Amino acid sequence: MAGDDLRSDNPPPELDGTGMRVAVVCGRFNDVITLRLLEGTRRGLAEVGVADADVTVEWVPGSFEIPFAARLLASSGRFDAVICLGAVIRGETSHYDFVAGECARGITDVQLSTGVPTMFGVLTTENDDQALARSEGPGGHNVGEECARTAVEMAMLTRRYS
Ligand code: INI
Repeated sequence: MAGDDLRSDNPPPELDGTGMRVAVVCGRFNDVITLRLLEGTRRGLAEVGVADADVTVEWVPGSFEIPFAARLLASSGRFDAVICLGAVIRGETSHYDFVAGECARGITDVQLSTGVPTMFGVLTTENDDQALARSEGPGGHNVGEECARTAVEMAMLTRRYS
């Protein structure tokens, strides 16, 4: 993957998601892709000890609606982290930049205003092939799986200072 050669040996901490409650907000738009991201997320969470019963999934129409739902979930006080999954693919809309940009801005706003780690698992790609390549099955590249690990790492950090 691009950038790998710029990474030093600085491994993440041992991740332990035991007892953590995680909310996932998933966009239905381009759901062939977002379902793959959701599978990756579930797989990643299970790998670091988050129980399936502690994972809540809420669907929204598209990526533009993700920040609104993420804010509801994050401010409920019921979750240690929120993972946002969407797929914005250029070429299918002239408002790609608005949907992608506002989604990213909104998610940042959610995590900073609520103090609940909120992951940006929204693919912003030029085409379908790039989106498929970032939402692969076990052993492949899947941004949802990466978000699962990052969510638990950030929730552990949050716990240390709460
Ligand atoms: N939503 C997406 O998640 N991905 C897209 O690629 C997309 N395109 O192409 O338009 C998209 N649009 C819908 C948008 O998220 C809202 O649901 C809609 O604008 C209503 O607010």
